[in-house]
Parts: sequence; C-alpha cells; structure tokens
Amino acid sequence: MQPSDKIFIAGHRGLVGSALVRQLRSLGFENLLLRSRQELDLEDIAAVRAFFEKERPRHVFFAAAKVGGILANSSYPADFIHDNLLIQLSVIGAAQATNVEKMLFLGSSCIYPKLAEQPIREESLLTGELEPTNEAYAIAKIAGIIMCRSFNRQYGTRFISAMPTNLYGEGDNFERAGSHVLPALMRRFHDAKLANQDEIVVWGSGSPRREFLHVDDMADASIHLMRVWAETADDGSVVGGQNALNEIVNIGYGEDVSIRDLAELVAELVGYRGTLRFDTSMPDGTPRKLLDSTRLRATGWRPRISLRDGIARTYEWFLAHPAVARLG
Ligand code: GFB
Repeated sequence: MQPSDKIFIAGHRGLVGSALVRQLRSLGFENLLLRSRQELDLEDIAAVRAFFEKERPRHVFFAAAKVGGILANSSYPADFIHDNLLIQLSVIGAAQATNVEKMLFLGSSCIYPKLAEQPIREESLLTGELEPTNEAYAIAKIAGIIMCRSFNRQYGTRFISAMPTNLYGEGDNFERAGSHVLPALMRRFHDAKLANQDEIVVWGSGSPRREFLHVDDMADASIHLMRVWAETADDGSVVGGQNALNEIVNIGYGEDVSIRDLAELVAELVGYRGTLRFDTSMPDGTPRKLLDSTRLRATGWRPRISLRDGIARTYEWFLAHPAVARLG
C-alpha cells in the first residue's frame, strides 16, 4: 500500500471508517476515495459496480455496515441481515469484478458461538449456536467472511477478514436505545450528572464480560494488517503463521471487564456519583466475549490505548460535540 494508491474506505462516516480516514491521512495517504450515503448507496448493486468501474480503487477498507447495540439487534433483525447482506453483495462483487488488489473486510466478534471457549480463537467459527440477540447480524457477517474466502478460492482475489472486538471512541453512536453499552452509559451518566439524578439504570445483570478496543487502535491494526499482508508473497502467505486469504484475524485488546466494572469506570470518568441499578428485565446477551488475538500479535501489533484513557478521550470528544448529546 503506497501513499499515492487510490484507497476506497467504504463507510467512512462510521466509527471505524472515520478513524481509518484520520489515520491514513496522518500517514500521508492522500488519494482516499470517500462517498457519503447520499452520493453512493452501498445497497444498490448496480450503482456500486458502476462506481468501482469508474474509479478503480486499488485497495478497499470495507468498514460499511448496519450496526447497533444489543437492543437494536434484537428489535430489527430483518434490517440487520437484509442491509448487511446487500452491502456485502455489492462491494465484494464489485471489488472482484474490477480487480481490487486487496480488501480488508470487517466482521464482528459476535460471529462466534455464544458459548465459545474463551479467549475465542478464530477456529471457533461455525462450531456452535449463535447468541440469539444478534443472530441475524452475525449470519450476515459470517456470509461476508465466507464470500471473501470463496472469492479468494475461485477467483484468486485477496480479500482478508478481520474480526474486531467491541469498539468505542470518538465518533461513536450516542443514541439512547440503539447504541452500544459504552456510549449509552456515557450519555446516560452525563445526563444524570447534569440533572442531579441519584440513581441510574444499567441494562441486564452487570455480570456479562466484554472486551473493549479503542477505535484508533482498531484503525491502526487494520492498516497494519493491510501492510503486513502487502509485504508477504503473492500466494497470500503468512499473517501470524496462517494463510491470510483463507483465515480470519481477530483484533482485540487482550483483557475484558464485567459490565458492572465498566459502568463504575464510566461513572467515575464522567463524574457521576449516584447509585447504579441493574435492570434484569433487559437482555444480557453473550456471557463473555474475549478474543484470542495471538494471530495478530504474532505480526508485531499491540494496542496502545488503555480502557481508562480511551474512555476519558471519548468523553472529551462527547463534550466537544454537543449535538451528539441531543440524539434520540
Ligand atoms: O454493547 P452491547 O449492546 O453489545 O451490550 P453486545 C453489552 C452488554 O452491556 C450487554 C449491557 O450485556 C447489555 O445488556 N448494557 C448495560 C447495555 N446497559 C446498557 C445500555 O444502556 N445499552 C446497551 N447497548 N447495553 C452487540 C451485538 O452485542 O455488540 C452486535 O448485538 C455487535 O451484533 C456488537 O456484535 C459489538 O456485545 O451484547
């Protein structure tokens, strides 16, 4: 990947896509191809094909997806499977048809079985039942992984799939209902602090454990993977001792926390001193989701942003962007 290469970042306004743009620009990549949803509907297979034929990107970071937290996933499963399958059909098909040199497809740790052995190794894919709250989203992402693998086998493309753990950071979705736990709690604690509320509700039992990676670390790992991969032989050879073209690569932080501990940390950093009440009528989801990132670590990559620093940075960003605090 050279600084002058034309690189398409699908989903550049999302959490991961915007971090990728920031980081690629800071590394001197100037030829970034970006399209808003209004300019290019990624669910429109013909429009996406025409765009790839005209622009001919050399590399693609595939960070576009319909995403959401546990409630959004369990309330709108049809949208999650439908929209993600369409986006994937469009982009993966067009990338193959126009000879994109390398593409990084981003999946999600929820592709692994609900009760996968912890920490979760890449080999756990398709070895057990999925977590019901996000089954539809997970099946769409699994289809994306298998599409990339199948295109590599049949057409000789070079599409690699990376599985990030739960991500957070600047540019996250802070909506009340549809968001992930970390931005949801940050917003709720912030509002409660301003309103002098003495009790705050946290969904579920507080006992599920999650691993959180700051999105700048995620962008760094994604660019690292594209580069490591670019340095390897044409047969797709070695990423962490595996054939990158037929395998997936976990991107994790390496430690997890309980939702209770996360809530206490967010409350401390936001400056909320009230009581936490756990609402067990809300779903817990998977009991634990800690990725084994040995494969990625073997390539020399390490995360740099601790959970405490990452939350503090995210809260600074939240305070500097008052519009996100008014979302529904
Ligand atoms: O972040 P979250 O929605 O993601 O929820 P998942 C994580 C845990 O936090 C669950 C609890 O046990 C929730 O019950 N939680 C506590 C809350 N309070 C809240 C809150 O106010 N909002 C939210 N959202 N959760 C999603 C998947 O699952 O993770 C997606 O549905 C995707 O498919 C994404 O994989 C990364 O880890 O449970």
